[in-house]
Amino acid sequence: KSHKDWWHHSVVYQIYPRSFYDSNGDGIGDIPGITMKLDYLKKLGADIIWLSPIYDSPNYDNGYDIRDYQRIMTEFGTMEDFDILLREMKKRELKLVMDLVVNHTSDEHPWFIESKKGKNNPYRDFYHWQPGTDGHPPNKWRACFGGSCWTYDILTGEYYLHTFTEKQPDLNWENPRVREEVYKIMRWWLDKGVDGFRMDVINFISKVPGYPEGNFIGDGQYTDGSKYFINGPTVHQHLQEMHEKVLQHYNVVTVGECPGAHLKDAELFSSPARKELNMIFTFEHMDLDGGKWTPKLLNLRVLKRFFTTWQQGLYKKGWNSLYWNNHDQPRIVSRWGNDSEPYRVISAKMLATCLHFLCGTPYIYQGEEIGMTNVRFSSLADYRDIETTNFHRDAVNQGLPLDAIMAAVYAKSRDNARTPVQWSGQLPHGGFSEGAVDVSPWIGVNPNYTHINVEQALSDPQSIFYYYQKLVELRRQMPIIVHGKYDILHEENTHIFMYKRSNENGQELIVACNFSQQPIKIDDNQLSQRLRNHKQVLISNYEQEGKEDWLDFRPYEAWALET
Ligand code: TEU
Ligand code: CA
Repeated sequence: KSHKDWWHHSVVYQIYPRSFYDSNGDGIGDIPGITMKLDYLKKLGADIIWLSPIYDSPNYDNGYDIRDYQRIMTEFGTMEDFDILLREMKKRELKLVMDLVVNHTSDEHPWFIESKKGKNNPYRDFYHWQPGTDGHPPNKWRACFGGSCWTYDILTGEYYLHTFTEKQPDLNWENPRVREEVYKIMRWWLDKGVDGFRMDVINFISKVPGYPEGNFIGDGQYTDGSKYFINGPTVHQHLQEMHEKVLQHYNVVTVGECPGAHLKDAELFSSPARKELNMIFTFEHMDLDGGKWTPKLLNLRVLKRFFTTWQQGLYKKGWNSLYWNNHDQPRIVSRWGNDSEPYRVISAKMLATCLHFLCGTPYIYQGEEIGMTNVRFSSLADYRDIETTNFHRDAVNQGLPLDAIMAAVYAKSRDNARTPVQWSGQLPHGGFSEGAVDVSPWIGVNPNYTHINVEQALSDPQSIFYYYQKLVELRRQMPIIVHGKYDILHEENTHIFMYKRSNENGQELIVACNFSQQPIKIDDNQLSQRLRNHKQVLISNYEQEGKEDWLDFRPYEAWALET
């Protein structure tokens, strides 16, 4: 598959290495551990593996704070381990996408260490340094994980900008030397043979000059500066330059992680004619069930509207990425499905059906394929994520009651996605740590590993795993799933998400998903008649023998028919 747009018909599997598989029993997932599981991923049908950061890092934000872009994190292994992984992947025709985190570096990166040394240091302008006014930071922007976006440095008496934690200073992309250094790093990995990049918060790289003050939020201590650092004035120019100087010379795939990017931005980023990126991750659908720490119920009609807007809006103009999960989001079966028995398996399959028949490149996040759920640690001390622990600190200071804090953490903490992959029902760590008995994993295993685990899934022909495998296989076999036109059906229905895919040859698929626990019946005689005469059931999460009326839905029922 050397075709230029090979990523159109590929399925991506995301690995968060720290939690994937620990090969040497130190409680931390590692690169040899990934190599050992490649056959498992191949069996699932993945074409591409996206690896969350594996570079040298002090791990303030689990590798999203990079100290050296050309070294492997010691805990994960060596460069030799990486080369073996890449070689073993190529043998299996698996592509590798690396995480490129270049909106910011670690404050322990040599560039920042130099930059701190003095106002005239040659690296000073690699970052955003500002004098501040009357002993205050240049503005009151709130950082993404709480606190101010500015940290004071005593040596030169100036502040540096960080849109995330103070351990993650933002690079100054207006400095051409910064851009050249980034391109060098990219070429170095591409020349090694990697197949592309997932670019961390890449739409944050351009800041509005002068760092204008935002509107006050919350208790008035901070402002929202996002409109001055998200989708900023030079972001497209920089990406076009990156394409020209680096990307166009390789046959690779790129996906930009873009919080706060909407349809129009997505078109700009992913339109092939503009030569920027292949696709982006939007956050629009992830933001539909409340604020980060103020969860509320999902309104299905709003989710349907989101997908319809993006499916139609990017059709033949750009390209969609399709995802329910990643290392920053709670587990989808707990979030918009139902993780209590008897509905966990059926609702996980329903969600998979809904996503995998859409137009775009689907992403599967580790553990999703076996229906891993959110975790509820009893103590905050068991949580590791910096966003979660910062939230806790701020919420306690604001006097929020502990049970409200824990409820928010249970619903939304990023650690929900970061508990170790449950490989087996084996004590004590669900098969995550090879040989470790007395060493605890860096974060606790979800206690439900005793019944939710890979070993169980592989031994059960009805498992979520084999359902995903079938979805991936269908996509491989049916170009209409990759390229067909999308239309919504029964748009107003509040429980059923139903859509059609069609192509110029008159081929047509209908996909329907009941997002609720209730049985639902749709009144539509004409459609019901047509469905009765369907050509083929492609997949369903229920036994469909002798089905009378396709529009009579059981709890969380999902099916896809060729009509
Ligand atoms: O995430 C970007 C981002 O916007 C996150 O703040 C996200 O909204 C949040 O985690 C949801 O809880 C990327 C990475 O995926 C994340 O892991 C990093 O912490 C962050 O950038 C900084 O590099
Ligand atoms: Ca290890």
